[in-house]
Amino acid sequence: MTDTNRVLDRVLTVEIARVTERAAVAAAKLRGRGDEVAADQAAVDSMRKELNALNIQGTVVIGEGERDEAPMLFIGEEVGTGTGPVVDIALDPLEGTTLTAKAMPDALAVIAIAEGGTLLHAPDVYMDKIAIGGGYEPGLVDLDASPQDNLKALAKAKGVPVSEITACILDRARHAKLIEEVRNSGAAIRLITDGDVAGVIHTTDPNETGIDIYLGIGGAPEGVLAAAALRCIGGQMQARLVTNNDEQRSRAARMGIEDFERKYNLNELASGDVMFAATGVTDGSILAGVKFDDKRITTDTVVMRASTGTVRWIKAQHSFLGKFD
Ligand code: VTB
Repeated sequence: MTDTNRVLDRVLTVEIARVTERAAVAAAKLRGRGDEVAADQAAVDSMRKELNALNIQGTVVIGEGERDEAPMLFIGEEVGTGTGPVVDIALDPLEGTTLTAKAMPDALAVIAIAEGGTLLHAPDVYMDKIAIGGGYEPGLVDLDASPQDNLKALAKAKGVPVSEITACILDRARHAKLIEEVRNSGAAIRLITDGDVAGVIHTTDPNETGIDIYLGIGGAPEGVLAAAALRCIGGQMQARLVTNNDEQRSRAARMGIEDFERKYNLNELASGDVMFAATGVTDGSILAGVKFDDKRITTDTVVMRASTGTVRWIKAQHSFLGKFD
């Protein structure tokens, strides 16, 4: 790691909260309206506006997609005022577009700001992931071990029977075998319809969330964002890209990936100093959703930084409703 205080200014740890707050408020106005695209667009527009007010020389490395498919916050887009530290940005202005459109739990506005060159430039393909919270011996679970072995090892380390372990898994047909294996091992499963950034982060506070381990295949960009959070808050994670055809492999190759089978550990997904922020859009297990009343808007945000391990929970009351339009 370089001299991190020179690269990531600590003022950014407060400034970064505004970026996700603003995106979350914009998306929250469209909660439950059945329109994923409009909610996502609102979050993107607002996040971009606030990001461009930050004193950074930022490059989006994980964004809304490649330039030809994303008009804004595309991979390679330069953001910030153009003065200040040179940083890489990973973002998902609305992680959980469907959750928002249906007003379901755990939709988040998410961003990570990192020292240049330290985040895996994940292509928009799938990624197989395993994650647990902090406090366990390194290598306790492994992406290549069976679910049974991982659950048994985790239960033993936690000092509980496997039946008291809960795994979080995306509810997808591709996970039928995984779900069966986890159930056969005796563990419980929290199935989620979307939102595996939150799913991974939930493992860091099992007492609050009821989730001990995240397993299964979700988006690769979401994997890097989740890894950035775990680097800050503590936890273990391993991941491997899942590329199913030549189009996906060439997508990965364009992002500089040479070994499509490589297993990444947490530090290879996000290696340097990184700040992570998430604001709740809908109510969730760790963050409340945006609340509106006639005088103010209330947001719930977590901001973390890897090099210091500081985790800030920021409940903000925004008095001027017009400010977010
Ligand atoms: C997950 C989840 C996202 O995509 O990464 C998932 O975290 C993976 O893709 O919220 P599929 O939906 O194709 O399974 C989302 O659900 C949407 O980006």
